[in-house]
Amino acid sequence: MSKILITGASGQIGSVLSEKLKEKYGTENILATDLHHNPDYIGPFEVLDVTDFEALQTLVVNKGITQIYHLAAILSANGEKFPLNTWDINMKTFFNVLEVSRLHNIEKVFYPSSIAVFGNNVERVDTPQSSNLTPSTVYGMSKVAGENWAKYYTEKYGLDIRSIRYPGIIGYQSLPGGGTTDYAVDIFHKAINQEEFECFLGPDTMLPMIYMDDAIRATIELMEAPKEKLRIKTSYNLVGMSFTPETLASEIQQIHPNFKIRYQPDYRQQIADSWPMSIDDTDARKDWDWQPKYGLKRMIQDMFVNLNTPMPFTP
Ligand code: NAD
Ligand code: AKB
Repeated sequence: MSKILITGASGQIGSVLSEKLKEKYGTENILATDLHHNPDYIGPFEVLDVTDFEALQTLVVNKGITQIYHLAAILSANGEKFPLNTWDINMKTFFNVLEVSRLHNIEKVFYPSSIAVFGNNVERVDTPQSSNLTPSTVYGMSKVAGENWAKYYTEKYGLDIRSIRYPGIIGYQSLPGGGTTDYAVDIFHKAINQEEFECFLGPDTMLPMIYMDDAIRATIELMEAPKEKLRIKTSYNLVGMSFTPETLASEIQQIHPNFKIRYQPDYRQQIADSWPMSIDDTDARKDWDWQPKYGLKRMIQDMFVNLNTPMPFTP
């Protein structure tokens, strides 16, 4: 029986992934952890700062952990405010996960990478898996380094580490935690509250995104795929959809005709401009049969249905 520890479990992805993993493996077999206690969480939860090696090791040993999903990190936009701190946290937490996994024979580790690994020297349309990685943010630099360390531990110690370069994730279940793609979640909350939305990216900024349901399904499908089929030892490119703030806003206006957006690009514009506009995920499709289910229109409908807003048309 798998016993799974999740780091950063209270975050945008962790709070949704932990529910899915509880359904799949049973609540008692999932140990959610984060920096602070989460009073809303149902099931085993421990406060854990993953920069603390001893604390992580103690939990892994005492709870008989067999798999780790390592989600704890500082994201792109927040990361630029304190670059050295971001590097320290993102790298130290992953080193601790790698070392504890090596020492205690953890069967599988999940490591989330990001489209932030790409810099503006690559083809920005259908960015290939094998592009050169010269990121512009400290967050992206930490993800590139993390990918390479994952490959190193796989090759040197035989650790089974699986990884996805997530696009920006959009979901109704949780709020994002300081990234450049956050606008694409925030915009829905403004629309249902009938407030004007000030977008920190310009109207034409095309970025790769994915719906939360697809992102969680991709994660679990990758973790369950036969190991021998997985040729990419760093991290898989993954496609959901791509759109600009202007396109998203005009789709939202089909449902909320009074919705208003204005554009006030800030420092996050430069980050977004260094990222791909769309991604080529041929390897994920080949190796573990990845197929997204949500495009832009279906994602928007599902967001509004779940955010409890009346739908003025039949989906
Ligand atoms: P988030 O910011 O919402 O959550 C991260 C969680 O990590 C937070 O709850 C925070 O308290 C916790 N954390 C931070 N430092 C910690 C530490 N030292 N010890 C323990 N916990 C700590 O992030 P998210 O959006 O849920 O992202 C999860 C992972 O997925 C991250 O590694 C992120 O880089 C990656 N990712 C996310 C997206 C996205 O769009 N959400 C896209 C690409 C990659
Ligand atoms: C961010 O914007 O930092 C994240 C990501 C794409 O990694 N959403």
